[in-house]
Amino acid sequence: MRLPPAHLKRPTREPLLRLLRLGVTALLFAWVSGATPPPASAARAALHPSACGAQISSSRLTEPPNVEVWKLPTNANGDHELILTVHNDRDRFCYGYVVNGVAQIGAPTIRVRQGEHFALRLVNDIVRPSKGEMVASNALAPCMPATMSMRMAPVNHYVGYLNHTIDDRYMKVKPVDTNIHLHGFEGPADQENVFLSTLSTPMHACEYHITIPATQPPGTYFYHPHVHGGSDVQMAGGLTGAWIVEPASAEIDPSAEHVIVIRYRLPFANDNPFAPDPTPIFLLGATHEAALKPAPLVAYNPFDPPAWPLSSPIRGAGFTFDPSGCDGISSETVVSLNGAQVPASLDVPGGQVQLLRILNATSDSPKKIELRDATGVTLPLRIVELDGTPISGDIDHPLANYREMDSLMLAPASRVSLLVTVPEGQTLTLAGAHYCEGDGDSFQRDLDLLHIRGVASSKTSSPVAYIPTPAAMDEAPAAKLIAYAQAHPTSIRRRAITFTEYLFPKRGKVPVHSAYYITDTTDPNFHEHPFSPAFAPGGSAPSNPDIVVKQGSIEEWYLFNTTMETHVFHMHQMAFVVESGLRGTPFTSDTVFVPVGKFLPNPHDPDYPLVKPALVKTLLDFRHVPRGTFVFHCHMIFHEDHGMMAIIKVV
Ligand SMILES: [Cu+2]
Repeated sequence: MRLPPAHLKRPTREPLLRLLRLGVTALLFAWVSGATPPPASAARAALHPSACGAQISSSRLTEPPNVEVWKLPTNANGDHELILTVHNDRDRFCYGYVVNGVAQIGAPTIRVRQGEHFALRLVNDIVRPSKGEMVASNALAPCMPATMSMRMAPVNHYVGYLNHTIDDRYMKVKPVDTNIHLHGFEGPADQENVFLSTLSTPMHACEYHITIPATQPPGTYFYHPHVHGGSDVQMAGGLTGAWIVEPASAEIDPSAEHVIVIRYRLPFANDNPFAPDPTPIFLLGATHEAALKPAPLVAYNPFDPPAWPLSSPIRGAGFTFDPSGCDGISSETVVSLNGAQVPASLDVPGGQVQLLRILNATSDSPKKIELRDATGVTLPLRIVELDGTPISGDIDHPLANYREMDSLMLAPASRVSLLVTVPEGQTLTLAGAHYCEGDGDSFQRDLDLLHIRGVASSKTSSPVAYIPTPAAMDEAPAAKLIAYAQAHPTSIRRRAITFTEYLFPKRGKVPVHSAYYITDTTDPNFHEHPFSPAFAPGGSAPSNPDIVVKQGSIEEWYLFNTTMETHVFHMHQMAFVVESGLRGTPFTSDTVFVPVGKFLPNPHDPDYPLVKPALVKTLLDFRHVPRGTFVFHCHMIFHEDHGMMAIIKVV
């Protein structure tokens, strides 16, 4: 469900514009709850005209500054320490930091090495300047579980998927708290514990002590805030950046490496101001949900679930979605590359191999990436790395092997590294290609992201000292794990993990709102409930895991999307194998796109067609995952903030 720009017809604040693309449900939420921008911070006002500096108006790609943590000053504990202060300026959020003695605003590229130990101090200046930046590291109180400023409504029950019970618990937060998540980090969960909060300490500052595992693959990773209920507004506002694990020995000249972060452009703007307003149809959907009466549970096979009626109508109040179409509404929010306007431009030495590290840091906008020549012909993408894993799994030579694809669906939070050579005098275009989102008949527009121009260079040789070769994917660890699982079927535990979403009506002070769930439907007595951690006194992780797994086990998770909207599965602290992978070839990832279900006619109610859930199979290898409690969730961050997250404990 993407949002048509209904709110463009009425007075609104800029942050609401971006909600357009989150689905009408999101629009209703924002509209009815009257989302309030957090107060502007006065921090750094003396340094910059605004807390987050000047907006970039150019289309020239500018790379974020590099922070090499091993070169940072050491703190009182003798650890190299990166201090990130978090600022807010209307709908924008940014980090302040110092590199080589120079104060910067934005989000640096944080470079680490395998086995590296360092400290990362996070200082919350969202509301007012905190003293936490100035305190000695050994005098900081430890971070504690989140104390988000939130209002929680009592739990209300509805009838949900296969007639099971839904717990709806409406939550409204002010995004004044923050924390940090090193997306893809494979070390212990307590080192980058996302249950912690900067507001839980007197200084409003937390220090993380991080050791990059020696086995962490060299590659491109992602950092962003992870406070439940407040992540979306902070990430969309700019608190997103890349962290990179350097290879043991450099394979490419640093000047040939380019970090490209796709974000929403701020202030938010919609790409299509002419779409119709479907708000009434979603009010119908909320009324319909509320009117459903409890009924006997449906018997089902969790690994082959039945088609089930859509939770929103496709027709009503003068509005019609064609669930099989792809020509209805495009209401994407305009994006930027490293803050530059798209299409951005980048000059590279002609004829020399370049490494593009591309991170989709939008909160919820999957991009179908393509490379085209000046005549529009699609060129193969030479992929050397996906989501922090070298394509062949060879962590000693991460750039040595590539796989060619015509296009790649880059989900929010996904990363891809490409080798690109632009002949001198030519321009290649990195594009986000048109694709059907499947929800109703909405689609994403074809959009040029980056023009890469090959220019004359005084360098006479390629910066790459070797010739990359096609990857033998059947030798990769992903393929080996699948072969192992096939040879030991009885030792692999299977689970069905199901994505569902609903609209609920106004009741008392609770407005019309959308709700999103991720549920282990292998349990015949499942009930859909939002992320709701409970903490024992003094505990730093929740005591109520939704799933408990044994360290040393291997599990196969069937991810089912029962909705008309894309979801994106992300697991903390570990990568997993996507079995269907790239054109059927398995690969290792920490983030995977879960497409919409298939629509079928509903003989009982044509306005609510059936949805045959879409399936993505994954293999999760818990043999090397540190014990601890962490989360998995949808990386369409509005969904995560509104319930679609669950707790897993490895024992
Ligand atoms: Cu989702």
